[in-house]
Amino acid sequence: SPQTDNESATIERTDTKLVPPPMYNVLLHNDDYTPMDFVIDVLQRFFRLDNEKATEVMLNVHYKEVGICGTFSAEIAETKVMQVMNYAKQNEHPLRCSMEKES
Ligand code: TYC
Repeated sequence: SPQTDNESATIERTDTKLVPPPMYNVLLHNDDYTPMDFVIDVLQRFFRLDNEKATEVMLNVHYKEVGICGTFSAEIAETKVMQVMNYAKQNEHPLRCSMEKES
């Protein structure tokens, strides 16, 4: 027999589109004492940049005082900041790392 009601004719589905999480830039700050090679090591070790890109980001921070290492979810960004600050402290460099909400 023909379909009489909309319920049997149509499979209704809940909207499953995901809301994107807030994203955070992880920032590196310039100082007068941390060796350039150490900053390049940090960028390769924790942000997986190749030597060329790590050098570019380091020089950008050196000349402009602050620069973006990468953009991550809150939990990942917090972990990166902690890893960089711990590594700098272990090596007795005053390098600073922070995070800011994107756009
Ligand atoms: N300014 C430092 C120097 O001349 C290098 C440096 C670059 C330090 C980036 C920190 O985030 C930094 N040795």
